[in-house]
Amino acid sequence: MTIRPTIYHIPVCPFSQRLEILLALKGCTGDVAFSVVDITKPRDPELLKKTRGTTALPVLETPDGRILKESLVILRYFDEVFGTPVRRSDPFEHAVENMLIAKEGPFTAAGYLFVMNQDRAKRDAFNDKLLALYRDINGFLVEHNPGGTFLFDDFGLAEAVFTPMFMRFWFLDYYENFELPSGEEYDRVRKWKAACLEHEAAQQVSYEEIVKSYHDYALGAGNGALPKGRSVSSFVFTPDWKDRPWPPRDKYDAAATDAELGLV
Ligand SMILES: N[C@@H](CCC(=O)N[C@@H](CS)C(=O)NCC(=O)O)C(=O)O
Repeated sequence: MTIRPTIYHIPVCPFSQRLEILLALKGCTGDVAFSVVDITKPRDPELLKKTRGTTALPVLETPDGRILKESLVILRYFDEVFGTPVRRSDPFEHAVENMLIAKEGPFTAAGYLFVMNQDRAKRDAFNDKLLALYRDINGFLVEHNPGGTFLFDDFGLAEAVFTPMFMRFWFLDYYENFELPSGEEYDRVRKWKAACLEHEAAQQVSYEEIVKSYHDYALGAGNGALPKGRSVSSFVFTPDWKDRPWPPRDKYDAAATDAELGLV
C-alpha cells in the first residue's frame, strides 16, 4: 500500500497529460505517484487484475487499493481532492465549461481517425470533419467569451481537457499538412489553441516527441501495434525518441523500416 495515489500511465498519452496539467496548475504534482506502463509489451497481469481486464490508461489506484478509470473522471476527482478547485465555482459557469468538455469526444475521435486514415481519397473528408468541429468550438467561445483568450479568465478545466489533444494533433500538422484556415470562423479558436499550447502548466511533451512517437498511428497502427513489415513500435522507450531521425512526412506511400526510423 502506498501513501500517495498512483496513476498508471503512458508518458506520451494525452489522457494522462490532462491529469499532469491539472496537478501542475494546482502545484500538486508531487502528491501523485506516476507508474509508467510500456504498451509495446504484454500488460502486467497484476495491473490487469486491478482493472478487471481492461487495458486503457490512465488508471488511478488510491492508497487503499480502489480503482478509478477514465481520464475525465479522474480529472474531476483530482480537482476535488487536491488544493483549490480549478473548475468554475459558479454553477452556471461550471455548466458552460462542461458543455465545452462534452465536445472533446467527437473532437478527439476526428483527429485520431484522420491521422490513422490510409486512403488518400478520403483525406479531404477527414480534414473537413475536423474543421467543422473547430468551427463549432470557435462559435462556442465567441458566444461565451468573445473578447477573451481562454473560455473564462484563465486556463481552467476545459483547457486541461483540450490542450493535450491540440498537442497530439501536431501529428496532423506533420503527416497531413493540416492547418486552420485564415478567417473569423477560426480566429477565436485559433487564439484559444495558441494560448493553451503555450501555457506553462502544459509543457510535458514536445512537438518532436509527438511526431516521432505517433509515427505508427499515421500508418494506421495504434496503441503500440506494429505496421506491416516492422518489428519495433514507434512507441518504444528505447531507443529514445530524441535519438531517432524525423520520420518521413508522406504517410500514404511511406514504408520506412525499423532502421530508417532509428528504432533498431
Ligand atoms: N477514454 C479513455 C481513453 C484512454 C486511452 O485510450 N488510453 C490509451 C493511451 S493514449 C491506451 O491506454 N491505450 C492502450 C490500450 O488501450 O491498451 C480515457 O479518457 O481515459
